[in-house]
Amino acid sequence: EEIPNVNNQSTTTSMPLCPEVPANLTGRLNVIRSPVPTVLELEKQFSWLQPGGHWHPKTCRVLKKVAIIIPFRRREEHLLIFLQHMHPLLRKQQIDYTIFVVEQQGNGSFNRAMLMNIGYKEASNFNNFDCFNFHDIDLLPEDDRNLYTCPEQPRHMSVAINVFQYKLPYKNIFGGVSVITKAHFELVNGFSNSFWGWGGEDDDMSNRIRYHKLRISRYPISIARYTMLKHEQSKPAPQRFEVLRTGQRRFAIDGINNLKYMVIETKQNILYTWVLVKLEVSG
Ligand code: BGN
Repeated sequence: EEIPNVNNQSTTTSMPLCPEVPANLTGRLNVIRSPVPTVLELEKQFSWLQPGGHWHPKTCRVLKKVAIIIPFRRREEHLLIFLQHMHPLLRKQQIDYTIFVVEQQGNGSFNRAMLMNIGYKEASNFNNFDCFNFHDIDLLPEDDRNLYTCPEQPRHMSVAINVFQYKLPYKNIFGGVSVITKAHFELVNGFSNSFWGWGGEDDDMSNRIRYHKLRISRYPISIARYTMLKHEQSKPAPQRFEVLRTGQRRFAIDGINNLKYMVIETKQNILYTWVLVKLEVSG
């Protein structure tokens, strides 16, 4: 029997697919917390970046594009340390990625979940991303086998954090760092917009995931390791218990389908795409 010739395509499409797990991964990474680099140093160091904090493999094809979404306000030093750590790692993992920093304007109560929903919307306006990674700015992965791609089920990535003695705090936790496909994020209606101040929004997402018959996947504790950068602890919001308790009745009406915000400014920096937003209470 004759073997069909599958190599008769143009040079670009006949480029091989990138392996699902790149061959050059080595395990533990060196986590550099100081000195804090400057923007110029990083721009020089990462001259291979494309505008907006983007890179993709040039010698093999990747089928899925990943948006890295970082909720942000007044953590300039952490951002520089984070970028210094993440760009080389994502490149080593051969990921087609773009980093989005979504900054909340003003001194109002922080709404991490809303910033992540906005990151999802705005990133989707830029490009057709397949996979969304939501990343706290103060968490640095310690192992390069912790892949920043979307598995079939939503993945909680920051399983073992140094300040929690490298143990999972509780079974259903979904905070810190996570990845989810576009299809699943749409299915669960994104995050709730109702969690103003610290805490609970990730637990609500965890509930959404289970409610929609998905399950949280995790890498082993030996791989999903993170270092947390030091900062002042925010006071947990007292109303978070009640918002979380009543969450389920709002799953279908509180999320990416009732999101209200104003984009003040966007900029394609070399190191990341910056989106400055004003949040509005969703109705
Ligand atoms: C939990 C928070 C999470 C946070 C983790 C880890 C709440 C809701 C009331 C139980 N949940 O307690 O949001 O990610 O701690 O810090 O506060």
